[in-house]
Amino acid sequence: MGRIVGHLDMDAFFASVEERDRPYLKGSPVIIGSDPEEGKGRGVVSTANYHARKLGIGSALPISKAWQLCEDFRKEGGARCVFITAGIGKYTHASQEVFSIVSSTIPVMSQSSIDEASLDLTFCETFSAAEELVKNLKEEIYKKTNLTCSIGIGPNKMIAKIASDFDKPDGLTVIVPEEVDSFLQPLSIRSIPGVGKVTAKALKKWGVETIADVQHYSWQDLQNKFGKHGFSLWERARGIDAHPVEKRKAKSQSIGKHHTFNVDTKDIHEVYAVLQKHIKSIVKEVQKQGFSGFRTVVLTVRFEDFNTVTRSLTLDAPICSAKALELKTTKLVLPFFEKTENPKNLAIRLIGVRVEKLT
Ligand code: TTP
Ligand code: MG
Repeated sequence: MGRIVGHLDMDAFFASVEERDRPYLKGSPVIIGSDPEEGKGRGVVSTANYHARKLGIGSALPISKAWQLCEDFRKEGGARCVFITAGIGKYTHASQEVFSIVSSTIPVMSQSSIDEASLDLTFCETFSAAEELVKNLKEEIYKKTNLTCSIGIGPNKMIAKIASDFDKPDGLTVIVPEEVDSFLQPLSIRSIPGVGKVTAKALKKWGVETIADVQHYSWQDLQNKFGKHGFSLWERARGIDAHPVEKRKAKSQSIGKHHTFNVDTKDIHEVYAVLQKHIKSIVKEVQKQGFSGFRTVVLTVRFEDFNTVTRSLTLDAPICSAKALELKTTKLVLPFFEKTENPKNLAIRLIGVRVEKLT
């Protein structure tokens, strides 16, 4: 039996997390990146939501250019853009939440960035069973995190990745083996992972723009032109990719746990009981992974309205005991039961603790 591989990629990830947590952003073009400094900023865009993408704004665009495009849009009567400085802690938490849901459904997955992962779905046995499984997975992710993702399914990692990008946002594209060729042929060669600007420019000189165009060349032609990448280009243009989905366990940058309450709560004792359980298992995991301590403690709170807040503290010297972590966590959580961090006295939907700067 052949393989069945999935690829999951969150939609406009950093921007979607911000939009979820700040409902007033709804409908506005949102740009996450460095400070635009009224057009003088020197950094780049991390990502943009789909409203902003319509204005030509996307990852890696200079932030000053994004500012200019927004100004032009506003002068034509369009909505004002919102620029937000990336808050990576928040996105790391969202990512951990998503992929812990994924890994509880799919035994073998390999996360390749903060917002994407390959999924080994061969155990589903048929493409239609795999489709049903990921449909439910998408729903579960949305229900628990209020975030959408796009998933592709195909006979290998490359096809799955290209398929995940095919119908964004909130897409699900299934390419069975018989459809691989007709799916690939009309696509731009830039859709092939690894074909960047340089290769695309060189191929354009031959009049090659689509995958169908590149299929006309023999592997010898491509190898003469591109060296050893030529052969892999020949293979990829035919949808051949033998890379397995490998369960990779990189050394952790952070260790954390979170919990969604069955019913939103304002009960400090209930929250505290969950935190104590988390603290114990985090300290155990820290030791199990061979670390001697950590210096940063991060607390995440999601309120009933889905607004999600993270608060952290970093110590000069590492700590390692459950008691010490409990003290620090208490310091972070108490303000959420007071006006300081919870002026509207909202109930809590989710609570999470994470430790970082592991030593
Ligand atoms: P992507 O998955 O490439 O983009 P995206 O999730 O924002 O949008 P899409 O719906 O097209 O998948 O990257 C994931 C996150 O990584 C993105 O939200 C921000 C961050 N990122 C950067 O900070 N800089 C970059 O150049 C890119 C490409 C991504
Ligand atoms: Mg993404």
